[in-house]
Amino acid sequence: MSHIDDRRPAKSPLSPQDIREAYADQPDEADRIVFGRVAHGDRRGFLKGAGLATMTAMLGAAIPFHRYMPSGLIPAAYAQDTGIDLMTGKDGLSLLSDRPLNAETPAHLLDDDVTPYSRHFVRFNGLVPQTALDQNAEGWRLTIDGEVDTPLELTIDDLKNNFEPVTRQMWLECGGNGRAFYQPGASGNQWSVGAIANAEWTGVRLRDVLDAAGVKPSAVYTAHYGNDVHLSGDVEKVVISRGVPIEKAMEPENMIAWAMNGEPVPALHGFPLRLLIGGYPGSASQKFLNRIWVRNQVHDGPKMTGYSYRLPAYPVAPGIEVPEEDMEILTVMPVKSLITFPESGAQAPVGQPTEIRGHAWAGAGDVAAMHVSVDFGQTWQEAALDAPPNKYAWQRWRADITLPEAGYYEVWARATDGEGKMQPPVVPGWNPRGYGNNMIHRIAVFAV
Ligand SMILES: Nc1nc2c(c(=O)[nH]1)N[C@H]1C(S)=C(S)[C@@H](COP(=O)(O)O)O[C@H]1N2
Ligand SMILES: [Mo]
Repeated sequence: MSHIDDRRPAKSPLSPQDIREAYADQPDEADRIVFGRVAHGDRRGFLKGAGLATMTAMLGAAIPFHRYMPSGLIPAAYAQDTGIDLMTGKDGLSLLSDRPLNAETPAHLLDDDVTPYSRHFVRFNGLVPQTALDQNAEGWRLTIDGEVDTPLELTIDDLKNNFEPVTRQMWLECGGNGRAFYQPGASGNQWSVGAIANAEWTGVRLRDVLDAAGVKPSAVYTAHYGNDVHLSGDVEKVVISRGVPIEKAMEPENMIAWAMNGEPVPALHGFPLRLLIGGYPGSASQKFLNRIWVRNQVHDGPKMTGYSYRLPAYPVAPGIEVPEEDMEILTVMPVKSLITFPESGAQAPVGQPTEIRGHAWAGAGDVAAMHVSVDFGQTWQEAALDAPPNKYAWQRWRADITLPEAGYYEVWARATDGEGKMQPPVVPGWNPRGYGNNMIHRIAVFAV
């Protein structure tokens, strides 16, 4: 028996070492190189030629059924092999990728005021650290250093005993939530609407800890670090390290948390310590937090620079190439809302009031009004909007709609912030990596 394809003198542009890193940094591009197709297109490719040579070298073995190996499939030998196990306890989430692990929640499963563990989206740039998988916090230290008077090395007990504990709800939204709707498409996880959650966190104020270290006047930015592992397996490599302006860091709402919904922070959400920065993209909220480096310049860690979590400084035409120096750091998230009840496709009785509800949030913490439309945006009806339980928690809204005759309707929901900015009815400002899509959410409702 001979494997004809295996004997082809194919040369892959990626070495086996490179390939895992390539998948980590630019999954679509890596997929194109290895499989000759994009991962999320409908014309999926299969392993052959140069890609096959690379994959074979990487695995150290021939792949007899390589003809059937579809694009986008990272060999299980290299997956953390926990993609399935790790999702134990998660309920109804859609898996976007298993290495790194990324999963979002359908809108109708986000109806709870406080999102339970089972429905909290999951976003990883690297691998879940072993300490988190083992729930082992022994010897864990949080270092505060850099532009501070007294660098600190804090144990979890130090945090618990020496600072005032606080419990707050905080929404967490991935900066790329809604990316799937951009045209032309942007590389990265194809989040639709469900990379958002609102859990209750217990810990201490970030500000109190920074005050204890004594922030110097020279402080400009924070830099956050965790102990998750780079997809390449290289322990020297930092997966992601982002930060926020020092003024933002000093806001009293930000937290260093050891508990989520009354339980130790779960492995997937940052055990044993997790930073929470209110109103900023989720990437600012470092999981597995073990160091905050106070810097005298804007932080330039992995995923802070280039096109990562950045938007063009000015509106650009879709698909255009934006010079790197014209990209600005994404900070305050735009106003947004979700319809969490009913589920899209539901039926409602003709001529009778039917409750529609959901949540609204804004990066500045100031949702001012909520409206719904059942006539494709011709007219809008104001919805009741609850005050948030605390700043940077999402807010419940409710409206009774009445559908005049039998047929197909869409319910559109639109939040307005304190500056009068509203969610747009179409995808807002295209940008190279597809961040900040706060387009209105809509669902289908059949009146019967
Ligand atoms: N250590 C670490 N922290 C991290 C990340 C990561 O990959 N590693 N991803 C960030 C991003 S991009 C988001 S959107 C949130 C997701 O948090 P969750 O997985 O708890 O929902 O975590 C942030 N903190
Ligand atoms: Mo994110």
